[in-house]
Amino acid sequence: MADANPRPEPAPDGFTPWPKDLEERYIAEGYWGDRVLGDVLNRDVLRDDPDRTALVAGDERLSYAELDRRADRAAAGWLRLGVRPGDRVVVQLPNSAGFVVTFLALVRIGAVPVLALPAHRESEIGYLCELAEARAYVAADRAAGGDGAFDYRVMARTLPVEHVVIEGDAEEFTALADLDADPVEIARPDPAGVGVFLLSGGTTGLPKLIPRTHRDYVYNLEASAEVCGFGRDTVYLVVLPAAHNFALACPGVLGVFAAGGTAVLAPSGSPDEAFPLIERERATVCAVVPPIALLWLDAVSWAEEDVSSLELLQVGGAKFAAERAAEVPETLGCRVQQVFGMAEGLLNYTRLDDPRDLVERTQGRPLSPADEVRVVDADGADVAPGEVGELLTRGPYTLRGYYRAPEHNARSFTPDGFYRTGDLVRRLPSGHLIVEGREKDQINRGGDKVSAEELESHLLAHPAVHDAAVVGVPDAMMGERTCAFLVVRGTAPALAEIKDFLRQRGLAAYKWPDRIETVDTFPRTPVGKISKKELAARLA
Ligand code: OOB
Repeated sequence: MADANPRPEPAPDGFTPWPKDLEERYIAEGYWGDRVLGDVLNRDVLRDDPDRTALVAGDERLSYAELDRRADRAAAGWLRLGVRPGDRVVVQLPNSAGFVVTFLALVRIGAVPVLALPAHRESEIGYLCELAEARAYVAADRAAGGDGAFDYRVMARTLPVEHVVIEGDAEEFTALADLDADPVEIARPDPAGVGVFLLSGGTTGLPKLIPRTHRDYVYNLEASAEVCGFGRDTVYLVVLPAAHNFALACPGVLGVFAAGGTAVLAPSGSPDEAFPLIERERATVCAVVPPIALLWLDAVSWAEEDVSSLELLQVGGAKFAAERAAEVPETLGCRVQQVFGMAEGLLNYTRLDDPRDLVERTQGRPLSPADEVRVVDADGADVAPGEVGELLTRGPYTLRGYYRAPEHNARSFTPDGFYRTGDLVRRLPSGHLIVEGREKDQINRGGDKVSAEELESHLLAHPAVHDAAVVGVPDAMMGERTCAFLVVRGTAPALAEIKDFLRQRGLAAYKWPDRIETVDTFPRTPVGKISKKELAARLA
């Protein structure tokens, strides 16, 4: 393919723009407009039905007018604190009204939220604050996160940021509730500028930041809302972390606001918490990862709640087996939609009117007519139609480069700007993709992504570990779990000791290995690399 779009130089702020010709095309063809993320609350609803419920969170119910006002007041509060347009703010909040208000406030003033997950710990948060040169860090006072009760305030004391803002009991820090002031005139951010940073699942030693511009992310969420049929009657239950791209903008909380519907925040996807909310709020749509879908398929048989309001269950983040997808309509009484997406951009959805066979067997087709997709072999040549190859993509909402990562970018993008997804797919004549596997060195643990290299580098810091290789083990519930093969010095550490060691290093619990296996040496490939294929085969 001719190199019609040479890679533009990254801007001084580390953001790689789209080439001029594509920018002009995306504007001319209507993919990119002037809308910014702060405008996402449906304007018609704000004008003609302002009392309509936008957000339900715990005991709070916020109308469109109220949420709009709260966001403006919080925006004024952030400005008063000294946060300016372009400043980065690491946001680590649970599914709470505080998260939604904080997100809207920051994007309205043109400050850029860096969306961390509640499960992240010192290792991830410290790194993000440094990489993004964040002015501020926002978190809840404490939470459980798979590793026991955790106090974010203790971690915050060591972070290299000027302001720490805490939702709940703030102690010596700024209380989120105090970021509240009479609304002020705000300069509109540039729609072409970076609106939000998402986190990459990661295949390298450290997580990467994904810059999403206002206009590309607005397109992402509006086009998604359209494909998923969102409207004013949509009641969207949020069970995944709202800070994750899937629950935020695919179509997610932001997509439901754009459509004029209602978002209901749940603390988790556990049937005990989610089902009563579905019943009480008459929720119509929910986005889940496969392990939650499997739990729900089981739980409906004994649960007492009425979940008959559900119309659509979106399943994505990891592959959902065709056999399970086929059970959803009868068992849960709603349609199923497969979603194969990535924080980097490209989203594939099965369509609401797709034949049953495609909905069950495929992971959907690209959202946008402007998405360009190639399926290539190891030499980068297009495979024959229907053959398996690596998925490459570029388009109006797929990044052109990670933030401040020139070496990684040189490997992750082709010279003409296609993002190498590391996913192995097969494309059907209809354009639908079937995910067949993965080339990247990552474990997909029920939708949570674990970079093998990141975990290995932590394991190597353990005094008894001489060498480490991390691979996925197939698992009926999670799809995969994480196994660490270790070459040890002296006595092999027990799994509990390794977990404790990783906890002390401040690594998020979902990245801890589920299993360890000690070996004398690693099998090698002909070129001398550790053969993870062979290690994985030993587990099968
Ligand atoms: C979503 O985003 P990320 O950034 O956490 O992870 C992206 C990766 C993909 O490259 C692929 O390896 C895997 O997750 N993946 C799937 C999948 N959906 C994502 N693999 C197989 N089948 C699927 N349906 O996971 C994400 C972002 C937006 C919407 C939905 C998921």
